[in-house]
This record gives sequence, structure tokens and C-alpha cells, in this order.
Amino acid sequence: MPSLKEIAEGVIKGNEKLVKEKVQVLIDEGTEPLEIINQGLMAGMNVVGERFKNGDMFVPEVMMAARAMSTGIGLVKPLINDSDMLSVGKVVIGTVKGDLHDIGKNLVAMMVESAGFEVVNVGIDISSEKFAQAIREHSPDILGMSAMLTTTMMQMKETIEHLKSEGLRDKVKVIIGGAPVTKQFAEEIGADGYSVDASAAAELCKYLVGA
Ligand code: B1M
Repeated sequence: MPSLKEIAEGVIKGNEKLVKEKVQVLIDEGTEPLEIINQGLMAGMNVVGERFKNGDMFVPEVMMAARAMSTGIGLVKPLINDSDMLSVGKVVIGTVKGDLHDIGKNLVAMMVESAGFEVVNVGIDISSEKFAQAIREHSPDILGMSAMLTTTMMQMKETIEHLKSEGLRDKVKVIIGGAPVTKQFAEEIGADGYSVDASAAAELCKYLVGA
């Protein structure tokens, strides 16, 4: 019988096939779904997060690990009651209007999910109206916006202004990130936080909900 440690190691190595096989064996043998997630899949992803933060792992490896983890979660999730999932909060995340870059944003979504949040990833090219609609629909604790172009980062300001005009700004914490974005810019446009990478984003989300 495979151990949870082997699953964690499979995630760290980004070995999707191995993770899929071992998770299925554990499911078939009756291991608690939440144990597989917390002590196997997420335990592995936490190590990946630390290594990425320290510069010991790079984007392609992190993406492979994230994919392996997602595949494992996909097998286990149908077996879990939503009420069993220990969600520490909900995050809506998207890339702003005019911007099609999503690799970094997806990485952030994965890391935030690994930190225990329910994540609604609304995709790319998201206008301020669509972000507002997503907030109304999902009532998240946090809205995360990503921009990779100097020409699209002002969309973040535009969205914050739009949320104000719709009476939604006080209902949600807003965090931003992406290559051209800085802490100073975040302060200038009235965001609640900025993070430089995916691990820092997960930490920031935890901080903002007091987890
Ligand atoms: Co584009 N592109 N691109 N591109 N692209 C950049 C961003 C660029 C810096 C390349 C360059 O010129 N050196 C440049 C922007 C220049 C600028 O504005 N200053 C650029 C350009 C100009 C363009 C086009 C305009 C090119 C053209 O068509 N002439 C065009 C624009 C299209 C559009 O969006 N409308 C374009 C297109 C593309 C591709 C489609 C080909 C592709 C995107 C594929 C995809 O995402 N599915 C692409 C890519 C891959 C890149 C580079 C090479 C890599 C980006 C990436 O994925 N990095 C990029 C150059 C570079 O960055 N070296 C470039 C890896 C990723 C993990 O990092 O996205 O930074 P990153 O995310 C990090 C952090 O930024 C942070 O955490 C992530 C993980 O640690 N982070 C957040 C990101 N979002 C966050 C949100 C948070 C918190 C942290 O909270 C919510």
C-alpha cells in the first residue's frame, strides 16, 4: 500500500502518473479523502511552495507539481462533502482586461488553494464589470488581480474604482501582483496588498483572513 509520503514526494517531483496511481490505490483501500489531501497532496505542495520561494525550484517544475496535485485532488474531491473541506476563505482571481497572461496567475491560484482557500479562477481578460459580477456571485473574502503588461496594470486601478462605484469595495480585500506591479503601485491604487510571487500571495491571503 502506498504511503501518504510517497504521494507528497510524487507531487514534489511533478510525477502526475505516479500521484494518480497512488492516490487511486489509497482511495480504493479506504484511506480518508481529507488525509490524502492534507497529508499527501498538500504536504507535497507546501514543500514545493517553500522551495520555489527559496529559489530551489523553478516555474516549469512548479507547474508540473501543481498539475500532479490537481490531478490527485480531482480524484479525491468527489468523495468529500463540501462541509468537510476546511476552507479558510474564498478567493476570486483573474487576469485583468486586455491581458492574456495566465501562467503566473494560475500558479498563484494553485498555491492559494494549497493554503486551504476555495479559489474561483475567473480566467483572463477580465473587465472591471466582470470582476464586480464575480464578487456579487461568489462573495469572496479576497479578490486577486494579475497583470503582466505595463499597459494593463492600470486596469487594476480601474477595477478598484469600479468596485467603489458599485458599493462592493468594502466587501472584499483586494490583492494584486504580476511582473510590472509593485508594492508602491498597490498602495497608490488603494489595494489591500501586493505579493511578489505565488508563495507570498498564499501567505498574504492567510494574513488577510487572519488564518
Ligand atoms: Co508576454 N510579455 N506578451 N506572452 N510574456 C511579457 C510579460 C514581457 C515582459 C516580455 C518582454 O517583452 N520581455 C512583455 C511585457 C512588457 C511590458 O509590458 N513591460 C510581454 C509582451 C509585450 C507581450 C505581448 C504584447 C507580445 C506581443 O504580442 N507583441 C503579448 C500580449 C498579449 C496580451 O496579454 N494581450 C504577449 C503574449 C504572450 C504569450 C501569449 C505568448 C505568453 C503568455 C502565455 C500564457 O500566459 N498563457 C507570454 C509569455 C509566456 C511571457 C513571458 C515570456 C513569461 C510570463 C510568464 O508566464 N512568466 C513574459 C516575460 C517574462 O516575464 N520574463 C512576457 C512565468 C510566471 C510564473 O511568472 O507571470 O511573473 P509571472 O507570475 C509570477 C509573479 O508575477 C506573481 O506570481 C507569479 C508566480 O510566482 N504574480 C502574482 C502574478 N500574478 C499575481 C497575482 C497576485 C500575486 C502575485 O495576486 C493576485
